[in-house]
Amino acid sequence: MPTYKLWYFNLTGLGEPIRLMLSYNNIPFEDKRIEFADWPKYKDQMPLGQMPVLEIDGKKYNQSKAVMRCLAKKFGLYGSSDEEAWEIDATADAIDDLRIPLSTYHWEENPDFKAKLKEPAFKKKEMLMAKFEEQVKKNGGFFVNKKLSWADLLYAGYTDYLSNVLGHDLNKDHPELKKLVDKIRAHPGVKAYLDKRPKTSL
Ligand SMILES: N[C@@H](CCC(=O)N[C@@H](CS)C(=O)NCC(=O)O)C(=O)O
Repeated sequence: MPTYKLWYFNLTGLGEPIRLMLSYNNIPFEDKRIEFADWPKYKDQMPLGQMPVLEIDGKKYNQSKAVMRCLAKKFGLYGSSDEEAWEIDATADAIDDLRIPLSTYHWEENPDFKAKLKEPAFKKKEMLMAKFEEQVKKNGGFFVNKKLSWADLLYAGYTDYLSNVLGHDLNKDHPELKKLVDKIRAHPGVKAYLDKRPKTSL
């Protein structure tokens, strides 16, 4: 069995979907969490000077969604046709369309600019959450074709980060999405990881 080591900060963020993917598939991995103060020592060791980076048998793989796709192919979570893979990819891109404006708003330090970012980010959130709720309802509790794919794990991973950014459960008004995330969290491999992961503010 290959050895897996995930390099990321001590956050959920972009690393959490990969942690969930490995845990769901019962793959043991070293959960290497770098403190911000130590990051300058490691930055040059990463392919593009960023994390997450998944090391498989000593080889470093970067770009979080490319890593998710690579693992999804190994573990059969990337659909069973080109069309299904497209739908999973399109869903993952839409999930990023939700995350990126909220995250950009959260991290903006200039108060004037932050105020300008708020309305479009929240408007987009309302629109996308309603669409996602409908999509999951139509697909029997999953995003695509009534079965688990990497898009579901991506969403569940981002739920933690976005709930922290918003200050409340991202899915509180969306029962289908909440059920999906709860189902993933209840999976024995995922639950074992969640029970032991460090508590973080993001
Ligand atoms: N497109 C990349 C983005 C990676 C990224 O922005 N990583 C941030 C943390 S979330 C980072 O490493 N920041 C530290 C730095 O750029 O020095 C991915 O999805 O992996």
